[in-house]
Amino acid sequence: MRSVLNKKVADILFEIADLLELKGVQFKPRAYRRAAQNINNFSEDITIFYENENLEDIEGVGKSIALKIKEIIETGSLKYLKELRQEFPQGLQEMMDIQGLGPKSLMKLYNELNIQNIDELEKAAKNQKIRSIEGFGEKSEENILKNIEMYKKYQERFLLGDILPIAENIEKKLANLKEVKRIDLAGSIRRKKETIGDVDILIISPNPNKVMDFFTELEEAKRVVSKGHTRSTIITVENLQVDLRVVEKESYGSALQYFTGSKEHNIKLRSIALKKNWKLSEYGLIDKDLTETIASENEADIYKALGLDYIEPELREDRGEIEAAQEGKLPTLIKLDDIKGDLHMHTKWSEGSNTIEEMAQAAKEIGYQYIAICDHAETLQVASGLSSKEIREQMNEIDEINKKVEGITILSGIEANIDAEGKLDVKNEVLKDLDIVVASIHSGFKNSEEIMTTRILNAMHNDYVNIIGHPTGRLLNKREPYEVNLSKIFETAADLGIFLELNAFPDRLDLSDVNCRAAKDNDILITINTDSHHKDHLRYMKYGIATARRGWLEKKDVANTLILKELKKLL
Ligand code: DGT
Ligand code: CA
Ligand code: CA
Ligand code: ZN
Repeated sequence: MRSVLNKKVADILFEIADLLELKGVQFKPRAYRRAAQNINNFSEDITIFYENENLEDIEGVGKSIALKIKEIIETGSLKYLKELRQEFPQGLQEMMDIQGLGPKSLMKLYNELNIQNIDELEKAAKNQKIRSIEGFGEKSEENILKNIEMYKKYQERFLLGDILPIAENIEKKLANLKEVKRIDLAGSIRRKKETIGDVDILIISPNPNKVMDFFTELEEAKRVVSKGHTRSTIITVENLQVDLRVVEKESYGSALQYFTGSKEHNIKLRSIALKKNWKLSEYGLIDKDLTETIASENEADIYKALGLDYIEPELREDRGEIEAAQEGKLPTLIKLDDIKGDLHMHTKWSEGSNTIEEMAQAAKEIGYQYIAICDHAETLQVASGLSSKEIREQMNEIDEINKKVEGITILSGIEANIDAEGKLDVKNEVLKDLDIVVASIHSGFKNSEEIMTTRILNAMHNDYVNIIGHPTGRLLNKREPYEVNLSKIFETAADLGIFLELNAFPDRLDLSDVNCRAAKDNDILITINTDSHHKDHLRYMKYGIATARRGWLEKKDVANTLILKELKKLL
């Protein structure tokens, strides 16, 4: 099991990388980042590993980094980091998270205008002070302001993938108390929204005070905002707010309904109640004249009483789900165990952390029938992409492993890069021998909508392309999607029978829920793939499923719910 210390060690190494970059140090930042990444991906508790094994056995950890990890484990902090921090004002590091500002530009702004934090940067850009510096111009001021705005927006919400494990862990601890009779996550986290503002938890308890004591004393709690008999709020070490409410058994269903939201869904639901001369609140569905309770203990009863089929939490956004529930036309949403395989993952051949065989074993343990290995190809040098010769070698290795490993089939694939014109970085004579071809964009995100769309359409017209990977290129809380005409992409995908990916990696979830639904309406098949760079990432499938469900997808809308024989017919 991983521990909080794994994350702490990784965070410190990431920070060192940032600071060294600010200093203008070459190569070292990359080494620190690689080690940090591997520790983030490390599936064991680093403290226990340190006690029993050699830290240098962790990939990317050499002698000097091992010593630093040792110091963090033994003392809880690192002197080297403290010294590095003192070389720069604190705000400078924060500024590194603003898009488009590299360490060199930051140091220039610091040295020439003494800009030490985001506020000062914003002021300088507004007052047109930056354009006078060499290498900057009017356009840079505009971009800086735009990117500061984005940065502020990104600070407000957390990724579901970062928060769900934390919330579920707190939920589990509370559920173990004998004083807790029932517990549920509510709010956006129950709806599995891609980003989360705060976590809402509901419980039934005959002894709330005991529960509140336990909750506010959790090791996860950095700060207690409020503590009461029926409601308490803590802030976790990640700066995440968690609200805990105690609710009466008699009204638990209506409270769960109310606090699950969304607000828009609830408003529409209340208006339906009003038309029946009923009142819906967190305390129950009540007849206004008779003051008689119609439903309150069970959430499902509330929907039933209102004349609606039960609406899964992921659908509760007032995007037509209430009307569909009235007409008995809700989709039967896809489930995690409908998935038969994963069609996009990386291995040590390019930038992944595990071998093909390790990925296959891990996928087999999950219960998959097949996986596709889709490493990067030649032009992605940063990701150690494969040459044609290496692709052939990898195909041979996959043949060998398929003979050796039973119970799962490994498909040979590639994640080809789409270039500025829409050409791929793998020759057709190689593509034709692969089982599966994912094509995706990894650069040139700033092009116009027309160019981006043409690039993707051209790639789709390559006879060997099966899937367009992460079709909009967004990185949640980091990068907006590129401009692209999705209607045209959908049209062509439907024409040519090309699948669009729902990339399940927690900071992508690309296509988004709304776009998945639009794709479905255009009769396009989606493939939900993890894009794993480590065997543990295969578990990210659940975030893809969450987004798929929010996008109204059913089993039949997703290609990798098919058994291998059926899938191969489509490829
Ligand atoms: P978040 O936390 O921003 O990711 O989103 P939610 O949906 O979890 O929102 P939150 O935490 O403010 O409130 C939890 C639920 O409580 C929300 O989904 C619906 C309900 N709720 C909160 N405030 C209101 C309100 O003013 N009107 C109605 N109808 N419902 C509300
Ligand atoms: Ca919330
Ligand atoms: Ca809340
Ligand atoms: Zn990939």
